[in-house]
Amino acid sequence: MTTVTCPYCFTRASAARLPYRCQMMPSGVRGAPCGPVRDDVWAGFTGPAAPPAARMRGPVFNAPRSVGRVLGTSAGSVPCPKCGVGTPVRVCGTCHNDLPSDYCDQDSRIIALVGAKASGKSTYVSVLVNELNQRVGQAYHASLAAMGASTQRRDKEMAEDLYERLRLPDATRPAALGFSDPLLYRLSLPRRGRPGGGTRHTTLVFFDAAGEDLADAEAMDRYTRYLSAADGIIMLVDPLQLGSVRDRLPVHDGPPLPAVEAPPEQIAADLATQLRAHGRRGARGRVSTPIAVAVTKTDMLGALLDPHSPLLANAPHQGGVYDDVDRLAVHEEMRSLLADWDSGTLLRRLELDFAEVSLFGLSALGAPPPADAPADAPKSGPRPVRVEDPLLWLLSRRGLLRVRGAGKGRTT
Ligand SMILES: Nc1nc2c(ncn2[C@@H]2O[C@H](COP(=O)(O)OP(=O)(O)OP(=O)(O)O)[C@@H](O)[C@H]2O)c(=O)[nH]1
Ligand SMILES: [Mg+2]
Ligand SMILES: [Zn+2]
Ligand SMILES: [Zn+2]
Repeated sequence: MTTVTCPYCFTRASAARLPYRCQMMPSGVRGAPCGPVRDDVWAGFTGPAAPPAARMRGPVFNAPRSVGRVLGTSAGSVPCPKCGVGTPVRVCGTCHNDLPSDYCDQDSRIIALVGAKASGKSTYVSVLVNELNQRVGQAYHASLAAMGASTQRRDKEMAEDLYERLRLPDATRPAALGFSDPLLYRLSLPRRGRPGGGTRHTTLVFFDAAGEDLADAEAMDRYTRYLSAADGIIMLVDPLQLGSVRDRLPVHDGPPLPAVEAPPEQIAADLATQLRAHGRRGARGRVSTPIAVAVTKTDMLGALLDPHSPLLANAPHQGGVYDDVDRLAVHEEMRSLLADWDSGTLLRRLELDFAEVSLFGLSALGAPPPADAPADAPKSGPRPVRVEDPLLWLLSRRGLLRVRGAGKGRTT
C-alpha cells in the first residue's frame, strides 16, 4: 500500500484513501453538472490570504471503499457521486489541497531547506533546479520536471528573472503574509545508475520559507511539520554572518554586508529541539535525519581560501557516480575553515545534535552581485559552484545514486 505525505500540510495517508475533487465538467451525465461549493477546510489551511472567490471549489468526495481498493493509487478516475462525471484529481484529506496528477504514484523525498534570512535559499533553489536540468542531469542521466501548475509557474518566473533579466530573487514573504506553496519536482534517475535498466521516479518536495519564519514560533509550527516529515535537511549558512569572516574580508567593492541574523549554531540547536520533540530522536538523543550544512556565497571568500581548495571547482560526477571521496575532502576543508572562523562552535553543536552531518561549501552565483547593482546577478549570469553536492549526498544516502566510496575506490 502506497503511503503519501501531503506536500502542503505533511500529513501521511494511504494513497488509496485520498478523497477526490469533482472537476465540475459541464458534460454531466446525470443532468445538472456540479457547481462550486465553499471549501472551508482548504480556506482554513490557506489562511486569510485566500480571496473569498478562491474558496469556491469543486466538491470533495470520498471514493466508495471498493473503488479505492481496486484502483490502489491515483490511476484512473472515479465518478463524482453527485454529477456522475469521472475525476482523476486527488486531494489531501486534511488540508484539501489538490495533489499534482502523479504525486501519489511514486516515492517522495522531502528535502527541507533551512537558513537564516538572506542566507541565499531562494537563489540556491533556482540555480539548483537549473543545474539539475543541465550539467548535473547530463552526468547522471537524470531529469527534473516541475509538478503541478504552481511549481511550473514559479520555476518559469524564477528562471526568467535570474537567467534572462539577471535579477536576484526578492526576499521571500514570511508565512504571516500568506502561505507559500511547496516546490514539487519529479526527479527521474536510471535504475542502478545506468541508462537502459529502466527509470526510477522520485518526488522531491522543497519548501522555500522566509528566513524570519525560523525565528517566529507561530510560523515555525507549519515549518516544524515539514521539517519532521523531511528525509533530509539542507541548512544554508551565510559566511558573511560569521564575525571573523566579516572582519577578515578585504575591503571590497561589492554590495554592503548583510545585517547580522541569528547565529547558525542557534538555528541548528533550535532545529534539533523541534525535531526531537517530533519523534526524530535517534540514538544518544541525536536527531536521526541526515543534515547537509552548506556554507553559501563561497565566491566572497576568495582571499580566505587556498588556491587549490576543493571548494573552488565542481565535483567530477564521473560516469554518473557520486564521489564520496570528494565529499569528504570538502567536508574536511570546511571543518578546518570553520575551526578557524568560529573555533568550531557550529560543527560541535551539529555533531552533538545530529547523528549524520556533512559540511559543504557552495556558490549559487559564482561571483558577488555587481557593486553598482546589488539586486542583480553577476553580468555574466550565474556560474554556480558545487550547488548540487548537498542534495546528491542526501539522495546517495537513500540509495538513489551509485557511489564511489572511500574504501579502496569501491563503487556501489
Ligand atoms: N556573493 C554571493 N551572494 C549571494 C549568493 N546567493 C545569494 N547571494 C546574496 O544573498 C542575498 C539573499 O539571497 P536570497 O536567495 O534571497 O536569500 P534567502 O535565504 O532566500 O532570503 P529570505 O527569503 O529573506 O529568507 C541575495 O540578494 C544576494 O545579495 C551567491 O552565490 N554569492
Ligand atoms: Mg528567500
Ligand atoms: Zn494536506
Ligand atoms: Zn460532481
